[in-house]
Amino acid sequence: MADLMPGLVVAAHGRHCLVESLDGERRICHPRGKKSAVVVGDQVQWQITGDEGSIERVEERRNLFYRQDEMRTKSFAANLDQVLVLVAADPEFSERQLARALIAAQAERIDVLIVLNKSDLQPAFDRAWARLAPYRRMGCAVLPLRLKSADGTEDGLDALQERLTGKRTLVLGPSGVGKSTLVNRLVPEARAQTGEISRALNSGKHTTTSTTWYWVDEARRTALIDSPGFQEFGLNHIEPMQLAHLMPDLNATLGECRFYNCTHLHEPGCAVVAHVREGEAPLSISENRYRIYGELFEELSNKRRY
Ligand SMILES: Nc1nc2c(ncn2[C@@H]2O[C@H](COP(=O)(O)OP(=O)(O)OP(=O)(O)O)[C@@H](O)[C@H]2O)c(=O)[nH]1
Ligand SMILES: [Mg+2]
Ligand SMILES: [Zn+2]
Repeated sequence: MADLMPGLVVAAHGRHCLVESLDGERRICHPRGKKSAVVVGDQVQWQITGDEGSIERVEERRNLFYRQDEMRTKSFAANLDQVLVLVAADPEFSERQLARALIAAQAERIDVLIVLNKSDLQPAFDRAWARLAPYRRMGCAVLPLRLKSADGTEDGLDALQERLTGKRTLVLGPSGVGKSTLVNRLVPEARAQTGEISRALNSGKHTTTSTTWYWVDEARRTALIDSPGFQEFGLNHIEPMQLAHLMPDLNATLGECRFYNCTHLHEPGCAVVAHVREGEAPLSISENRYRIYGELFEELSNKRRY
Protein backbone atom coordinates (compact mmCIF):
# COMPACT_ATOMS: atom_id res chain seq x y z
CA MET A 1 0.00 0.00 0.00
CA ALA A 2 1.29 3.43 -0.94
CA ASP A 3 2.04 5.98 1.74
CA LEU A 4 -0.72 8.21 2.98
CA MET A 5 -0.28 11.92 2.35
CA PRO A 6 -1.99 14.90 3.96
CA GLY A 7 -4.24 17.06 1.80
CA LEU A 8 -6.92 19.72 1.84
CA VAL A 9 -10.29 19.33 0.11
CA VAL A 10 -10.70 22.41 -2.11
CA ALA A 11 -13.84 21.36 -4.01
CA ALA A 12 -16.40 18.61 -3.52
CA HIS A 13 -18.87 17.23 -6.06
CA GLY A 14 -20.71 14.26 -4.64
CA ARG A 15 -18.67 11.18 -5.43
CA HIS A 16 -15.45 12.93 -6.24
CA CYS A 17 -13.55 15.90 -4.99
CA LEU A 18 -10.41 17.93 -5.54
CA VAL A 19 -7.60 17.50 -3.02
CA GLU A 20 -4.65 19.88 -2.72
CA SER A 21 -1.35 18.46 -1.51
CA LEU A 22 1.16 20.38 0.57
CA ASP A 23 3.07 21.33 -2.60
CA GLY A 24 -0.08 22.95 -4.01
CA GLU A 25 -0.87 20.34 -6.64
CA ARG A 26 -4.55 19.50 -7.02
CA ARG A 27 -5.94 16.17 -8.13
CA ILE A 28 -9.25 14.35 -8.32
CA CYS A 29 -9.85 12.00 -5.42
CA HIS A 30 -12.60 9.61 -4.44
CA PRO A 31 -13.61 9.07 -0.87
CA ARG A 32 -13.16 5.46 0.20
CA GLY A 33 -16.42 3.86 1.27
CA LYS A 34 -19.91 5.19 0.87
CA LYS A 35 -20.37 7.02 4.12
CA SER A 36 -17.20 9.04 4.30
CA ALA A 37 -18.62 12.23 2.82
CA VAL A 38 -16.00 14.94 2.53
CA VAL A 39 -16.62 18.66 2.44
CA VAL A 40 -14.55 21.64 1.34
CA GLY A 41 -12.04 22.53 4.05
CA ASP A 42 -11.59 18.96 5.24
CA GLN A 43 -8.08 17.85 6.08
CA VAL A 44 -7.63 14.35 4.70
CA GLN A 45 -5.12 11.53 4.34
CA TRP A 46 -5.05 10.26 0.79
CA GLN A 47 -3.01 8.02 -1.50
CA ILE A 48 -2.34 7.83 -5.20
CA THR A 49 -4.37 5.34 -7.23
CA GLY A 50 -3.32 5.61 -10.87
CA ASP A 51 -3.98 9.12 -12.19
CA GLU A 52 -6.26 9.94 -9.35
CA GLY A 53 -6.32 9.49 -5.62
CA SER A 54 -8.37 7.93 -2.91
CA ILE A 55 -9.21 9.49 0.42
CA GLU A 56 -8.52 7.07 3.21
CA ARG A 57 -9.28 9.22 6.21
CA VAL A 58 -10.93 12.53 7.08
CA GLU A 59 -9.30 14.26 10.06
CA GLU A 60 -11.50 15.42 12.91
CA ARG A 61 -13.23 18.72 12.11
CA ARG A 62 -12.83 21.87 14.17
CA ASN A 63 -16.29 22.91 12.99
CA LEU A 64 -18.76 22.21 10.19
CA PHE A 65 -21.05 24.87 8.77
CA TYR A 66 -24.25 23.35 7.44
CA ARG A 67 -27.98 23.72 7.03
CA GLN A 68 -30.63 21.09 7.40
CA ASP A 69 -34.28 20.82 6.35
CA GLU A 70 -36.70 17.87 6.26
CA MET A 71 -35.22 16.62 3.03
CA ARG A 72 -31.50 16.78 3.59
CA THR A 73 -28.40 18.13 5.19
CA LYS A 74 -26.29 20.48 3.09
CA SER A 75 -22.74 21.00 4.29
CA PHE A 76 -21.02 24.16 3.09
CA ALA A 77 -17.52 23.82 4.52
CA ALA A 78 -15.45 22.68 7.49
CA ASN A 79 -12.64 24.08 9.62
CA LEU A 80 -13.58 27.73 9.13
CA ASP A 81 -12.33 30.82 10.93
CA GLN A 82 -15.31 32.91 9.93
CA VAL A 83 -18.43 33.16 7.81
CA LEU A 84 -18.88 36.30 5.74
CA VAL A 85 -22.57 36.79 5.09
CA LEU A 86 -22.76 38.90 1.97
CA VAL A 87 -26.00 40.73 1.26
CA ALA A 88 -26.67 43.58 -1.15
CA ALA A 89 -28.76 46.68 -1.65
CA ASP A 90 -30.28 44.74 -4.53
CA PRO A 91 -31.67 42.07 -4.52
CA GLU A 92 -33.33 43.06 -1.24
CA PHE A 93 -32.17 40.65 1.46
CA SER A 94 -34.38 38.45 3.59
CA GLU A 95 -33.77 39.17 7.25
CA ARG A 96 -35.15 35.73 8.06
CA GLN A 97 -32.44 34.02 6.02
CA LEU A 98 -29.75 36.34 7.39
CA ALA A 99 -30.78 35.58 10.97
CA ARG A 100 -30.78 31.86 10.26
CA ALA A 101 -27.31 31.85 8.75
CA LEU A 102 -26.00 33.70 11.82
CA ILE A 103 -27.64 31.17 14.15
CA ALA A 104 -26.05 28.27 12.25
CA ALA A 105 -22.63 29.90 12.59
CA GLN A 106 -23.14 30.65 16.28
CA ALA A 107 -24.15 27.03 16.90
CA GLU A 108 -20.72 25.97 15.60
CA ARG A 109 -19.00 28.88 17.37
CA ILE A 110 -17.79 30.36 14.09
CA ASP A 111 -17.28 34.15 13.95
CA VAL A 112 -19.47 36.06 11.53
CA LEU A 113 -19.10 39.22 9.53
CA ILE A 114 -21.97 40.87 7.64
CA VAL A 115 -21.07 42.81 4.48
CA LEU A 116 -23.59 44.94 2.58
CA ASN A 117 -22.56 45.27 -1.07
CA LYS A 118 -23.63 47.59 -3.92
CA SER A 119 -23.38 50.92 -2.12
CA ASP A 120 -23.70 52.56 -5.55
CA LEU A 121 -27.38 51.65 -5.64
CA GLN A 122 -29.28 54.40 -3.85
CA PRO A 123 -31.61 54.77 -2.02
CA ALA A 124 -31.79 50.97 -1.74
CA PHE A 125 -28.42 50.84 -0.01
CA ASP A 126 -29.31 53.29 2.77
CA ARG A 127 -32.55 51.46 3.37
CA ALA A 128 -30.75 48.12 3.63
CA TRP A 129 -28.08 49.64 5.89
CA ALA A 130 -30.79 50.85 8.28
CA ARG A 131 -32.33 47.38 8.37
CA LEU A 132 -29.00 46.08 9.65
CA ALA A 133 -28.99 48.37 12.71
CA PRO A 134 -30.14 45.61 15.12
CA TYR A 135 -27.18 43.51 13.98
CA ARG A 136 -24.66 46.28 14.64
CA ARG A 137 -26.27 46.86 18.03
CA MET A 138 -25.92 43.22 19.04
CA GLY A 139 -22.19 43.40 18.39
CA CYS A 140 -21.97 41.98 14.89
CA ALA A 141 -19.45 43.59 12.54
CA VAL A 142 -21.26 45.12 9.54
CA LEU A 143 -19.22 46.59 6.67
CA PRO A 144 -20.33 48.57 3.59
CA LEU A 145 -18.93 47.58 0.20
CA ARG A 146 -19.01 48.55 -3.46
CA LEU A 147 -17.33 46.11 -5.82
CA LYS A 148 -18.68 47.62 -9.03
CA SER A 149 -20.44 50.73 -10.19
CA ALA A 150 -21.32 52.62 -13.34
CA ASP A 151 -18.38 55.01 -12.89
CA GLY A 152 -15.96 52.14 -12.26
CA THR A 153 -15.20 52.96 -8.63
CA GLU A 154 -15.04 50.56 -5.72
CA ASP A 155 -15.14 51.20 -2.00
CA GLY A 156 -14.71 49.42 1.33
CA LEU A 157 -12.30 46.75 0.11
CA ASP A 158 -9.38 47.77 2.34
CA ALA A 159 -11.40 47.54 5.53
CA LEU A 160 -12.79 44.21 4.43
CA GLN A 161 -9.41 42.79 3.48
CA GLU A 162 -8.08 43.62 6.92
CA ARG A 163 -10.67 41.30 8.38
CA LEU A 164 -9.90 38.50 5.95
CA THR A 165 -6.12 38.36 6.25
CA GLY A 166 -4.79 35.16 7.78
CA LYS A 167 -8.24 33.59 7.98
CA ARG A 168 -10.28 30.95 6.22
CA THR A 169 -13.55 32.62 5.31
CA LEU A 170 -16.69 31.10 3.81
CA VAL A 171 -18.49 33.64 1.61
CA LEU A 172 -22.19 32.98 2.02
CA GLY A 173 -25.30 34.72 0.79
CA PRO A 174 -28.26 34.76 -1.57
CA SER A 175 -27.79 34.60 -5.32
CA GLY A 176 -26.67 37.74 -7.13
CA VAL A 177 -25.17 39.68 -4.22
CA GLY A 178 -21.59 39.56 -5.53
CA LYS A 179 -19.92 36.60 -3.82
CA SER A 180 -18.08 35.49 -6.94
CA THR A 181 -17.30 39.09 -7.87
CA LEU A 182 -15.61 39.47 -4.47
CA VAL A 183 -13.59 36.28 -4.90
CA ASN A 184 -12.50 37.33 -8.39
CA ARG A 185 -11.47 40.76 -7.14
CA LEU A 186 -9.26 39.37 -4.38
CA VAL A 187 -8.03 36.26 -6.22
CA PRO A 188 -7.33 37.42 -9.77
CA GLU A 189 -6.65 33.93 -11.09
CA ALA A 190 -9.88 32.62 -9.58
CA ARG A 191 -12.21 33.21 -12.53
CA ALA A 192 -15.13 32.28 -10.33
CA GLN A 193 -18.15 32.39 -12.56
CA THR A 194 -20.17 35.53 -12.08
CA GLY A 195 -23.37 36.90 -13.49
CA GLU A 196 -21.24 39.21 -15.60
CA ILE A 197 -19.25 36.57 -17.48
CA SER A 198 -22.34 34.68 -18.51
CA ARG A 199 -24.23 37.67 -19.76
CA ALA A 200 -21.38 38.38 -22.12
CA LEU A 201 -21.17 34.76 -23.18
CA ASN A 202 -24.76 33.82 -23.60
CA SER A 203 -28.10 33.34 -22.04
CA GLY A 204 -28.48 34.87 -18.68
CA LYS A 205 -27.14 34.48 -15.22
CA HIS A 206 -24.08 32.52 -14.39
CA THR A 207 -24.74 31.35 -10.97
CA THR A 208 -22.19 29.48 -8.88
CA THR A 209 -23.14 25.81 -8.52
CA SER A 210 -20.48 24.40 -6.21
CA THR A 211 -18.44 25.44 -3.21
CA THR A 212 -14.79 26.15 -4.04
CA TRP A 213 -11.73 27.06 -2.02
CA TYR A 214 -9.41 29.87 -3.22
CA TRP A 215 -6.12 31.01 -1.74
CA VAL A 216 -5.79 34.79 -1.66
CA ASP A 217 -2.02 34.86 -1.01
CA GLU A 218 0.89 32.81 -2.22
CA ALA A 219 1.83 31.84 1.31
CA ARG A 220 -1.59 30.16 1.52
CA ARG A 221 -2.62 31.70 4.80
CA THR A 222 -5.72 33.57 3.63
CA ALA A 223 -8.54 31.68 1.97
CA LEU A 224 -11.92 32.57 0.52
CA ILE A 225 -14.53 29.93 -0.13
CA ASP A 226 -17.11 30.80 -2.79
CA SER A 227 -20.49 29.11 -2.38
CA PRO A 228 -23.73 28.85 -4.35
CA GLY A 229 -26.45 31.29 -3.34
CA PHE A 230 -29.07 29.82 -1.03
CA GLN A 231 -32.76 30.56 -0.75
CA GLU A 232 -33.89 28.64 2.28
CA PHE A 233 -31.72 28.04 5.30
CA GLY A 234 -33.08 25.15 7.37
CA LEU A 235 -32.06 24.79 11.00
CA ASN A 236 -33.59 21.42 11.82
CA HIS A 237 -30.43 20.47 13.67
CA ILE A 238 -31.07 23.14 16.33
CA GLU A 239 -33.15 22.49 19.44
CA PRO A 240 -35.86 25.15 19.96
CA MET A 241 -34.78 25.78 23.57
CA GLN A 242 -31.25 26.46 22.29
CA LEU A 243 -32.38 29.23 19.93
CA ALA A 244 -32.37 32.21 22.28
CA HIS A 245 -28.83 31.34 23.35
CA LEU A 246 -27.72 31.49 19.73
CA MET A 247 -29.18 34.97 19.13
CA PRO A 248 -26.85 37.45 20.89
CA ASP A 249 -29.51 40.13 21.48
CA LEU A 250 -31.88 37.65 23.12
CA ASN A 251 -29.06 35.89 24.91
CA ALA A 252 -28.04 39.15 26.62
CA THR A 253 -31.28 39.19 28.61
CA LEU A 254 -31.46 35.48 29.49
CA GLY A 255 -31.44 34.55 33.15
CA GLU A 256 -33.75 37.41 34.07
CA CYS A 257 -37.01 35.68 33.14
CA ARG A 258 -39.33 34.61 35.98
CA PHE A 259 -39.36 30.98 34.84
CA TYR A 260 -36.06 29.18 34.31
CA ASN A 261 -37.56 27.23 31.39
CA CYS A 262 -39.17 30.30 29.78
CA THR A 263 -39.74 29.94 26.03
CA HIS A 264 -40.04 33.77 25.74
CA LEU A 265 -43.24 33.34 23.77
CA HIS A 266 -46.07 33.93 26.26
CA GLU A 267 -44.85 33.57 29.84
CA PRO A 268 -45.41 36.36 32.39
CA GLY A 269 -42.29 38.06 33.70
CA CYS A 270 -40.30 37.35 30.52
CA ALA A 271 -37.19 39.53 30.21
CA VAL A 272 -36.89 38.96 26.47
CA VAL A 273 -40.40 40.28 25.82
CA ALA A 274 -39.68 43.24 28.11
CA HIS A 275 -36.78 44.26 25.86
CA VAL A 276 -38.62 44.08 22.54
CA ARG A 277 -38.80 47.63 21.19
CA GLU A 278 -37.49 49.67 18.28
CA GLY A 279 -34.71 52.15 18.76
CA GLU A 280 -31.16 52.37 19.95
CA ALA A 281 -31.64 51.62 23.64
CA PRO A 282 -29.05 49.20 25.02
CA LEU A 283 -30.32 45.61 25.22
CA SER A 284 -33.27 46.36 22.95
CA ILE A 285 -34.47 43.53 20.74
CA SER A 286 -36.02 44.56 17.42
CA GLU A 287 -39.58 43.49 16.65
CA ASN A 288 -38.37 41.74 13.51
CA ARG A 289 -35.77 39.74 15.36
CA TYR A 290 -38.32 38.73 18.00
CA ARG A 291 -40.80 37.69 15.30
CA ILE A 292 -38.10 35.63 13.57
CA TYR A 293 -37.35 33.95 16.90
CA GLY A 294 -41.02 33.06 17.44
CA GLU A 295 -41.47 31.64 13.94
CA LEU A 296 -38.31 29.57 14.21
CA PHE A 297 -39.21 28.28 17.65
CA GLU A 298 -42.56 27.16 16.28
CA GLU A 299 -41.04 25.56 13.22
CA LEU A 300 -38.39 23.65 15.18
CA SER A 301 -40.91 22.49 17.79
CA ASN A 302 -43.33 21.16 15.19
CA LYS A 303 -40.77 19.18 13.27
CA ARG A 304 -40.13 17.08 16.40
CA ARG A 305 -43.60 15.64 16.48
CA TYR A 306 -43.36 13.30 13.53
N1 LIG B 1 -24.27 47.72 -8.97
C1 LIG B 1 -23.41 46.83 -8.46
N2 LIG B 1 -23.36 45.57 -8.98
C2 LIG B 1 -22.49 44.69 -8.45
C3 LIG B 1 -21.63 45.03 -7.38
N3 LIG B 1 -20.90 43.94 -7.06
C4 LIG B 1 -21.30 42.94 -7.91
N4 LIG B 1 -22.25 43.39 -8.76
C5 LIG B 1 -22.95 42.63 -9.84
O1 LIG B 1 -23.88 41.71 -9.28
C6 LIG B 1 -24.07 40.60 -10.17
C7 LIG B 1 -24.00 39.29 -9.44
O2 LIG B 1 -22.69 39.07 -8.99
P1 LIG B 1 -22.11 37.61 -8.68
O3 LIG B 1 -20.74 37.83 -8.14
O4 LIG B 1 -22.27 36.69 -9.81
O5 LIG B 1 -23.11 37.15 -7.51
P2 LIG B 1 -23.06 35.79 -6.64
O6 LIG B 1 -23.34 36.20 -5.24
O7 LIG B 1 -21.80 35.05 -6.88
O8 LIG B 1 -24.33 34.98 -7.20
P3 LIG B 1 -24.55 33.38 -7.22
O9 LIG B 1 -23.34 32.72 -7.78
O10 LIG B 1 -25.78 33.21 -8.09
O11 LIG B 1 -24.84 32.95 -5.80
C8 LIG B 1 -23.00 40.76 -11.26
O12 LIG B 1 -23.60 41.27 -12.41
C9 LIG B 1 -22.03 41.75 -10.65
O13 LIG B 1 -21.34 42.50 -11.60
C10 LIG B 1 -21.71 46.37 -6.85
O14 LIG B 1 -21.02 46.78 -5.91
N5 LIG B 1 -22.63 47.22 -7.43
MG1 LIG C 1 -21.40 33.15 -7.57
ZN1 LIG D 1 -38.45 34.69 28.78
